[in-house]
Parts: sequence; C-alpha cells; structure tokens
Amino acid sequence: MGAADVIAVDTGPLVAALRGARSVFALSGSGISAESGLPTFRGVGGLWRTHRVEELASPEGFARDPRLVWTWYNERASAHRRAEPNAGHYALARLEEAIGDFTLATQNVDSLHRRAGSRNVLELHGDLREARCTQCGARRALDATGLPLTEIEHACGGRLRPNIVWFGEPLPAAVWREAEAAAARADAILVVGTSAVVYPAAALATRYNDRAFVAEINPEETAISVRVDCALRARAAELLPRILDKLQR
Ligand code: BV8
Repeated sequence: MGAADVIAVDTGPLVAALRGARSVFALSGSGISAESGLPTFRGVGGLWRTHRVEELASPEGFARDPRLVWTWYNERASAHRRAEPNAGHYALARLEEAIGDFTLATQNVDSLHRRAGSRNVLELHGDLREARCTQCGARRALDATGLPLTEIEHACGGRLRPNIVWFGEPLPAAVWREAEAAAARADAILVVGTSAVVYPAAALATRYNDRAFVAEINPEETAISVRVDCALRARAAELLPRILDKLQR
C-alpha cells in the first residue's frame, strides 16, 4: 500500500469523534505488530497457516507434548524481544496521554504496547513474559530465550506452561471485566489490526456499546467491517501517527 492510498483515507470523522470523546476504548490485534516484523495469525505466512496450531496452542497439545509447545513459544518469545514497537504502538501511547479516560485491550502477547509506553493495557490473551505452574500457580519470569526445556516440570509435581489463554480457556476474569466496562462507557472505539474472529475479545468492538463511534484501522475487510461507523483501509503504523498529528494540531 503506497502513501497515496493512505491520503485517500478520510480520517476526518474519526479525528472529530476522538476530539469530542471523554472516554476512548481501543482493541488491538496482531496486525498492529506486523510492521514490527511479527507474523499475524491468519494472514499469508501467518502463525496459524505455518504451524499445527491446534497441537501447539491448546491445553490438549500441551498435555501431549509440552516440549514441542515450549519450543514454539520460546521461538515466539525470542522474536518478541528482538522486535521493536512501531509508530502504531507509539501513536496509541500518545492517544492515551491525550484522552483522560483511555483503555487499550490487546489480544497480543508480545508486550510491544507496554514497551511503547502504553500504561493502561489489558492483555486479554495473556503474555509471554512469564510461565505459570499448572498445579500450584507459581509464576516464573521468562528470559529472552523463553523457558529451558529441562525446567518444564515444577517441584510441586505440576508443569510450567505459557501464561497464554488458549482456545477453550476463559480470559482472565478481572481483565475481562475491566475491558467490558471500558468498552461500554466509551464515546469512541478504535479497532486496530484484528480480523475480529476470536471471541469474546472481538465482541468488545461492537457488542457492548450502541452509541460509541466505532472505527477500524485495517488494510483488509474484517468480520466487523459491516458494523463499524468508519473502516479505514490503511496500515496502523502509517495512519495512527497521522491521526494523532491531526488530533493534536
Ligand atoms: C473462551 C493464544 C470460554 C494462542 C489465542 C463465542 C463466545 C465465546 C467463545 C467463542 C465463541 N465462539 C467461538 C468461541 C471459542 C473461541 C473462538 O473465538 N474461536 C474462534 C476462532 C471461532 N474462543 C475461545 O476459545 C476463547 N475462550 O471463549 O472460553 C470459556 C468460558 C468460561 C470457562 C471456560 C471456557 C479464548 C480465545 C483466545 C484464544 N487464544 N491465542 C497464541 O497466541 O499462541 S487466539 C489468537 O487469535 C491470538 O491470541 C490473536 O490475538 C487472536 C486474534 O487474532 P488477530 O490478532 O486478529 O490476528 P489475525 O491474524 O486473525 O488478524 C490480523 C489482522 O491484522 C488482519 O485483519 C490483517 O488484515 C490485519 N493487519 C495486517 N497488517 C496490518 C493489519 N492491520 C493494521 N495494520 C497493519 N500493518
């Protein structure tokens, strides 16, 4: 996508909605980290196209072969630490400073929003900064290479697993309640870089608030494009900084 395409994208309505908003809720997905070099899930070359994800990102897969699952997550943890936040992440951190009541809920586990300076970040699907024991719940920080495969078995008899929410698992209750409340009270909702197919996270975009102005930033059509007020077909790292520049003029 060239710059010309972005200029054709009309950010006026979104900037006006943000300017008049007391409360803003943002939902991000792997697309906002694409320009940091991290693969998305469902796109070309995405993680769910190149791996047997059912065997890797599920409680059953972990029970069957914990070393294989950790090998995959260790590769991702290393990639996350090599990656840098991009202009899209930094723009959302600027937006948090500009809006009094701002909440960012992310489906990403790469910690790039926090590294870009976002403070109120709800990690709906967990994170890859630490492991958690399946038995006693003990937490163990992951270093740049993840968890040594020789340390999966925990002293209590349980196993250390990634602190990730897998399919069929509930999202962290307190995190979910805070995200739901923030989406419900928002005057403007910004959905960035998600295909909006995974629930209940995707519901935050359009199911908890029928008065907010909802905009999505995504080069592609998504499962919620028909339900948003404004679909901006552009890349996050290109368009978000322009939106903040216009907002702060
Ligand atoms: C649960 C962990 C219940 C693995 C992930 C209805 C209600 C509730 C649940 C369900 C439901 N229907 C179905 C379910 C079950 C399931 C679900 O949603 N299935 C879907 C697939 C149909 N949901 C669950 O199982 C959830 N749990 O509901 O539990 C429960 C309740 C109580 C008690 C017991 C059980 C758990 C969901 C979490 C699953 N874990 N990941 C891992 O990460 O290793 S999901 C996975 O998908 C990732 O977390 C990812 O974050 C998430 C969403 O993907 P996206 O981020 O959107 O990525 P994707 O590639 O799809 O899209 C990228 C987008 O970016 C694209 O649109 C692309 O165009 C765009 N893009 C690309 N470049 C750019 C860009 N955009 C902007 N700029 C760019 N430059």
